[in-house]
Amino acid sequence: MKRIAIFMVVVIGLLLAIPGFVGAATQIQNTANLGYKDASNNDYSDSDQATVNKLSLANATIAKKVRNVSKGEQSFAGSTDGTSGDSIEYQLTLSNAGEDTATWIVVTDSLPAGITYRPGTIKVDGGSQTDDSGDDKAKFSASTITVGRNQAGDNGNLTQITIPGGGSVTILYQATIN
Ligand SMILES: [Ca+2]
Repeated sequence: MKRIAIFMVVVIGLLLAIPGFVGAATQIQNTANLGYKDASNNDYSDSDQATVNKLSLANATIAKKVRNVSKGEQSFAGSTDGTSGDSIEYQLTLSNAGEDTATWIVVTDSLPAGITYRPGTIKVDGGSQTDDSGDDKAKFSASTITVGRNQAGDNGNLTQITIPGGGSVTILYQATIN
């Protein structure tokens, strides 16, 4: 039986309306100094520092998993096995661990050679999306799934999606192993 390992080497972009990269943190360090003498009047010192990683106020991440629908897999994992003709489903989970709402989110996911998109299978938080642009939150064109739009609106006028602080958005779509 030919086994095909499915790797998650897919270009994924998750853009936020804030400067910097997704999940960016600024490292802030400060140092406390100690000075003292011993009984012979020798000088000594020591110091130590602590670090605060200040996260962006919107701090979003993306996690991608897959399951083999044809094999009846119920849960998603980082990889699965399958053979030609099997239906698989990808799951993209966007999470915002920050305080602010993450806005103008754009997710792109280009299918690699060996995997063919199953038309009409994109769902965003359980809501079915069409493959066309300009009618809802997602589209499929040029082997790429796109969800959301940026501030310039140059993604085929898709509907803007946001993630509130502490919230998440789940995207699903299905494909076939060639
Ligand atoms: Ca659509």
